[in-house]
Amino acid sequence: MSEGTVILKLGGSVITFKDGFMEANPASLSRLASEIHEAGREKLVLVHGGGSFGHPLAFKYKLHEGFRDYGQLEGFSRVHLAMRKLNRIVVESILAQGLKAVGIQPSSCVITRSGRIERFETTPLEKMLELGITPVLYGDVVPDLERGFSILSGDQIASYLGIRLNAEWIILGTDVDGLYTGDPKRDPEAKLLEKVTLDGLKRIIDEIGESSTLDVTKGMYGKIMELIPAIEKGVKVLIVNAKERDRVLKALRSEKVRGTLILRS
Ligand code: IP8
Repeated sequence: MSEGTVILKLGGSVITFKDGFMEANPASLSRLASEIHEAGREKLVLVHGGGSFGHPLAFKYKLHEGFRDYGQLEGFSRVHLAMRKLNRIVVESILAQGLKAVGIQPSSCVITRSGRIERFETTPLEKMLELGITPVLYGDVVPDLERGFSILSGDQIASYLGIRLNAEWIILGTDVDGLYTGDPKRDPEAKLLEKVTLDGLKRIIDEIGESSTLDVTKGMYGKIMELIPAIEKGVKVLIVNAKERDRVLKALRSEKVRGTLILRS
């Protein structure tokens, strides 16, 4: 039986230096590219975040607020260009390992409505997968039917494609080991949750609510909220620390690895 499709999302904090400005992390990228190569998955879609390429500029031009004035259109161009630069660096790292990969611009094939994907032309991407090419997408600024434009996160793309491509796995490569019972940076008692079901996950989110103690992991819980529709459809989600050697490799090989596995039931 052929292997299922895997969507691997690499966070911006893993592939760029977040404190810099448009500064990629070449060592991290080449290690991850070699892990992807070694894992040898047949059908892999790669999605990456913006890190120090997308976020500072998007913030500067207030793109997350939607179209308000013409000055922001320069921002649309600049954020998109910055993300294409990062995408090129990612694709080149993968090609350097002898893998076949093609960058795909979300702003040319996705349209959102109030920030949510309304249409996504995935036929070229699906054809590439069939041919054995890894499509490489990224968080981008995209045209929006209500707001003029919006910032589309790599997490929303990963979740959408997980459902659309009937993927077996969504692997989230982040800069933390997974989901914890509290904030591991403040609470020494916080424990890594190794396996969570959807009901358990919803309970955790309800308990946390807007709690300020979890501020630093809010980004992580935001990601989870984005992935819930895919988990509901039966896509398995695994969160691993992509800054640690071989975690992504093991995740791609479906081997036991430190992280958080989220299943529908
Ligand atoms: O880093 C956002 O993607 P993310 C990308 O996956 C931009 O949230 C353009 C800021």
